[in-house]
Amino acid sequence: MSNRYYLTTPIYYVNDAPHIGHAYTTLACDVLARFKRLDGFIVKFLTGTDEHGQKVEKSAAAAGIDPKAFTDKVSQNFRDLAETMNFSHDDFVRTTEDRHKLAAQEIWKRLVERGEIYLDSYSGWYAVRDEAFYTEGELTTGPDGTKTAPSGAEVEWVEEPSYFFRLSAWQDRLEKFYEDHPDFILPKTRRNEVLSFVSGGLQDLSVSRTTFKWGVPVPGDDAHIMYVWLDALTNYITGVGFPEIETGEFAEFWPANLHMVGKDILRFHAVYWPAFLMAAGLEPPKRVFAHGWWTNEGEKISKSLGNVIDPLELVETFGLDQVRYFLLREVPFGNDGDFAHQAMINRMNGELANDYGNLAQRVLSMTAKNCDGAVPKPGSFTGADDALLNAAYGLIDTVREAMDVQAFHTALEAIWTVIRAANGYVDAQAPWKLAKEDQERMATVLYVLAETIRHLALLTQAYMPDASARILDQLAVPEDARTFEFLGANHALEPGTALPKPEGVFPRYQEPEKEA
Ligand code: ME8
Repeated sequence: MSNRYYLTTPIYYVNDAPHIGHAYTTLACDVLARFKRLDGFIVKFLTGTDEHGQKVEKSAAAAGIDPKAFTDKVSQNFRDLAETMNFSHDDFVRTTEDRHKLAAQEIWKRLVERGEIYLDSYSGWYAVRDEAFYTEGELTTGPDGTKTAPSGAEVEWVEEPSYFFRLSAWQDRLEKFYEDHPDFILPKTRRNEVLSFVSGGLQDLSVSRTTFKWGVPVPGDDAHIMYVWLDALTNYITGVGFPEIETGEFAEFWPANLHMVGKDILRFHAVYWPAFLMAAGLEPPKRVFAHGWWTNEGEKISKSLGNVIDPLELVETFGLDQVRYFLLREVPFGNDGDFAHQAMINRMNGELANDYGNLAQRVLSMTAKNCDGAVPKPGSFTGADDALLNAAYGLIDTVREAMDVQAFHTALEAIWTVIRAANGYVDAQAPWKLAKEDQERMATVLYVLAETIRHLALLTQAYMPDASARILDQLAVPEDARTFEFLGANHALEPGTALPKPEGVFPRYQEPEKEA
């Protein structure tokens, strides 16, 4: 099995400031990328910004600046977000970069050489907000006669010369591909939606525009620019050095293991993209995961409602690792989710401060006080000791299995089962009583707990890198002993190792003082 793992986020439109939805998708990828690195994989994690098309051109015009200056400015906001959220991407693609224009024009040429593109003219509906073409049958007509796409976006009538991609010819091959790769689209419910869309019949797709200029020129026909989705999807191979495919990163990392997307853009990734790739003689990716949609206190998040959640504000209010934890714990990954202030506080105080934080804090401070500030020396283990240790040692299998199907919440639930078991063990063993009655047994109990916490902190690193590192620091686990190779009894804590002074890692949420 290859130990390479290539995963990508959507590249975000630079029409607007980043919000919680963008942070969510990249966070999920970041956690997976970190997890895979800890698990011994060589990871390539790509994100970026989608800078061409009518929507961005219009936003630039509305801001009164030229599109290039506009995209430079807004794209920077996404890089700043990545910094704030502690994202660990290896590369950031902008579709206005030369390397990307080269890749986009090259895939176009391959499609032309293979007879997959022809010139005709398009007349039909287009939604600038979605950058998507719609058929009459997909639209809803309002009382005032305005037509809207299923996404709610307004559509406009477009008539222009256009190149077309022979998508209709790919229906059978796509269906065969889905059948041969049952896990290509996850979750399963989303897969069924795609299958029924494709079996309903595919039409050739308009892949160039002539009525505006902000895009990649079609090779050999400057009157056209490439359709922004063909341009944008190609970023996933730009990131691995396409058109160089025989050597280098493309040979090493393609096909991608995972394209993570929101459910709104599944069709582009699960239908158009594999068709483009197969038609260009390239392999399709291994998986597209379409996650669900966040609302804010039950309401759709939108600029016009004024309820956009700014990730920077969340991090300032609750703390970075708290927000990272909440987003992936609150909602079974794949489902829609609601951001509620109180739910965030409940998890921050309950699961982080009380369950995990308290466990680490009381064990480490009892050890500091009663074991000369060093890893205690255990005596022989009882059944209860073995039960807890084995639960900690066995955790990686459950967590790995969950991560392999992007079940972030299931992985966290499994980790919390052991946290709760450890807290139960503290209560049952009462090491504070043993301190007075049986020092040797107390040392064993604190050792079992410290070793359990080492495992918990190794496994929470991908989700909460800073907090987990602080716990591992307090257990004096060397920085080069924090990968999953070091899980298990063979790498157990060395009795007698000096421990630094303990400190709390997960504060409780404090309501801000009301201004008088
Ligand atoms: O679609 N809840 O970019 P985009 C959850 N440029 N996720 C959300 C969300 C919400 N409320 N709002 C946004 C594009 N997202 C194209 C992609 S890829 C080749 C081109 C996330 O800026 C989610 O991942 O509109 C969604 O798919 C993505 O942002 C859309 O970002």
